[in-house]
Amino acid sequence: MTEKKALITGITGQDGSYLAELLLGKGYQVHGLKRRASSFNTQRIDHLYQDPHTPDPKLILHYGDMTDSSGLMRLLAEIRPDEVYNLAAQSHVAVSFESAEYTADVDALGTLRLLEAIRAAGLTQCRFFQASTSELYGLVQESPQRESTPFHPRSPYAVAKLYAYWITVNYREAYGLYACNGIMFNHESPRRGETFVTRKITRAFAAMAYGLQSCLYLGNMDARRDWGHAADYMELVWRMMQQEQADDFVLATGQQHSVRDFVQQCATELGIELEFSGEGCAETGRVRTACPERAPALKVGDVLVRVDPRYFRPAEVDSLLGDASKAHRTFNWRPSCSFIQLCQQMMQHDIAEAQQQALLRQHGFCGRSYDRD
Ligand code: NDP
Ligand code: GDR
Repeated sequence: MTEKKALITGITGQDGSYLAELLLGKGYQVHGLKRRASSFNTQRIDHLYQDPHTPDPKLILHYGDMTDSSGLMRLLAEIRPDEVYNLAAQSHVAVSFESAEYTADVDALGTLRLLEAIRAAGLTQCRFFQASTSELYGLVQESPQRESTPFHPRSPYAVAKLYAYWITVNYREAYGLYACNGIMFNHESPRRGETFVTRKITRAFAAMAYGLQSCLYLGNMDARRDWGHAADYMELVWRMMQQEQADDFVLATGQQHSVRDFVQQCATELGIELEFSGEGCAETGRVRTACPERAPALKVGDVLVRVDPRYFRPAEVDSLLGDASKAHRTFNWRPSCSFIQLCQQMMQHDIAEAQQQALLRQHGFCGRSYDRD
């Protein structure tokens, strides 16, 4: 059998890196779209790098951007992939309120540009995956949310993704393209972007444990999410692309936790107990029991968590909980990583990083800056 070729947009992101690993492991030739930036942006896939001068490289990166249709047209015609995974997006919900037009350009029109590039290149057999999102449900009208639950997007990001969802369905219906949507609920990992809430929390708790950060400022701690592991979800994404007929699926764990629960679990990983008090913007999380062995810099009474209204969103999605029974029935798929395991894995990663930073500082080298949002 000839080797399959896949194109991944967003290969430098969290999901792109796991998917690239998975496809390389399956013997694919993987092409990735990366943006030109003034500094390196390939850290998540550096471990997969191959010398492009070797005779048959399996990972090939191309410069490109979802806002550049002529570039996408040329790339698709040149690569002629069997499978296209569209993971590229301005993926931050809060940022989408500030860069609404750009988000629409990349996330909505970018998807259309890619589909048109597939069509223009005459790739009638090419398969297409769209990274759709639980944010489509927004103001939820049914819980848990499944494939048939009505959408009510609550941010420029979610509205842009709604267009991308429907244009994917439309190209399937109009042109018979194998095009499918994965309606993915939040999924995290040690490679999660540092400004999403889970990673922001795990980095902050690891940093505070070693005296690198004084306090963590959060927005709405009552928000509830269905958090899974990115690697589990990419496995299912690939399986969705190997079916006889394209179809749309919810990817979720069926378990829901609040942002505050996530904070509590991270504290537990450090052996400390946190006590929350106060209401709304005055809420704080304070150390009730310390653990000098695992969190040497933290003492009883230290305030580790405060609320900063800057992180509140103009319209919030309060609660998401997915029902992935269709994926379970079709693929016998169940996520392998629990909420506690996810917190543990992310904390272990960020603790190792914080320990290294603390060592660098102790020896007079300036480490990386924490306290970022
Ligand atoms: P990330 O933010 O980690 O990665 C986004 C990727 O898109 C990066 O590679 C980024 O490049 C690239 N990108 C952004 N803008 C452009 C552009 N204009 N042109 C080309 N590439 C661009 O997101 P995730 O990996 O977490 O998510 C992957 C996809 O899945 C996204 O579409 C997201 O919206 C969607 N999704 C994610 C969920 C999650 O919980 N993670 C849940 C549901 C959907 P660079 O590295 O240069 O910034
Ligand atoms: P989300 O993820 O908006 O669900 O989008 P994020 O981690 O940003 O927020 C989750 C919830 O936590 C609340 N929150 C905070 N969020 C951030 N980022 N920073 C904070 O300080 C903070 N405090 C509280 C938020 O208000 C929200 O309710 C992610 C992205 O990966 C999308 O691309 C994807 O489509 C969805 O998940 C499913």
